[in-house]
Amino acid sequence: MGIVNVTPDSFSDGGDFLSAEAAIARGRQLLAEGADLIDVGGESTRPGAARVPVQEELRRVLPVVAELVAAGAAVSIDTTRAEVAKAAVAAGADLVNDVSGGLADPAMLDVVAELGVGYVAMHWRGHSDVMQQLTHYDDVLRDVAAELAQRRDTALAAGIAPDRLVLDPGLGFAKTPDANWTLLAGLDELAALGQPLLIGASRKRFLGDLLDGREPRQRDDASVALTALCAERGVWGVRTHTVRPHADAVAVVARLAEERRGGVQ
Ligand code: PMM
Repeated sequence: MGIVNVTPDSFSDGGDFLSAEAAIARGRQLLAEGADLIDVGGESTRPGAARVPVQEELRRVLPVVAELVAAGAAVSIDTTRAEVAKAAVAAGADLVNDVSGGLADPAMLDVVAELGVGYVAMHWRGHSDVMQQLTHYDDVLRDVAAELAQRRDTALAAGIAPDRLVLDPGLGFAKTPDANWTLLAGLDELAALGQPLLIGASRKRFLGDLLDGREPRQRDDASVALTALCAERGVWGVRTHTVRPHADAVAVVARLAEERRGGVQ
């Protein structure tokens, strides 16, 4: 899943693709690099970010979704708002990527069920202005799995089809740096929730912390390493700022898996 942030303030690429033209060009590039999905978002979720008015979010994302769909992309809309999800699906999006897992907008789950599209429910505890105060867990892996299980059950009860529901532990969202590593080490436990998993680790700050404060764009190699490890664990998707190196890593893992299935003669 290649990221197109149509925002002035996303942490790693804020402002780079704010105009529709630049965002569309980026999406086309990621598609050419082998993205299976292009994730278009118009509201930054960086820690501390303020909310964007809904009209502004719609203005940012709709032309980009429509153009990328016309270019042949499968598009997901990164939004917590039912109104934006609905408009983006009308413009051709196939999947709603909701970082709040249905908690930010009470209409979201019903709207997605009604639209019949795919849904990513991410683990979330509060909007960007407060999430850094919500990082306490008794046992981060157990607690995130339990909270995700609740989101799964609520989404299914709203009528979202089980084969269209993806779960995401929400790395960096109400998580300490160490919590992100605990969750990555516990992917099998999250997979036991019975739904496909999406992981968004690309360029995130916990990688910068690991790499002596490296800037977001200098975290791509570490991001690709995580993609390979996620692919080994059978995750459904990774949400990334570049695509080609990640697609290459997935191809390597897939080839090795094929070889293992064939066994050594
Ligand atoms: N991370 C960001 C935004 N949207 N969606 C999902 N499903 N999972 C994530 O981890 C996630 C997301 C923040 O990263 P960005 O500012 O680089 O887009």
